[in-house]
Amino acid sequence: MSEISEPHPSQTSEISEEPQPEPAAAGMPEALEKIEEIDAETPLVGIIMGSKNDMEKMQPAEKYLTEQGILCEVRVMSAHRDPEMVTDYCTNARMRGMKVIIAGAGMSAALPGVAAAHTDLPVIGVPILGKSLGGLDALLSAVQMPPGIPVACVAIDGAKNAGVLAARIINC
Ligand code: RP5
Repeated sequence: MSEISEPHPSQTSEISEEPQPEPAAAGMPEALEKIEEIDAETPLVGIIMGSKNDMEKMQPAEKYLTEQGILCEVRVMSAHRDPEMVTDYCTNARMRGMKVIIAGAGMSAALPGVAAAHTDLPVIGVPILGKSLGGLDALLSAVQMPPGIPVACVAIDGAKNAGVLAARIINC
């Protein structure tokens, strides 16, 4: 005796005659508008520094980029005092749409190297003249990176050149 099995619930839905929009596609125009809004405000260069006391030395980078119409953002975060903040910032930089990170620090100046360890974006290091050793401490810390984790290092207190280099990278 053969039994007629009941249709599975998934087979009983009625076929609509009207074509229904795909749920994902229905919200697309709004989503695209939002992405365009975000893109317009995305900084292309992140300028980070180890201390608010580095701000004056780093300002020429921001000034140059702003004059070139390149949006940048400036943040203070120390590789030693705020290591998690540096990790998060640099890890997310590419996803946020950034193209270059400029990192300035004095003394042991770990910030450029730590930034480079957490992103594959180009990192430009700016060694900042401290109170001793004529800035050689920061220069060597920034420039002496191990193979595979590069920092493009400019001169001691050379923030303007960091801005110029970042603009050239973005425009090439
Ligand atoms: C570095 O130590 C900073 O980049 C700064 O140049 C130097 C001294 O920092 P402050 O004690 O002035 O905050 O990490």
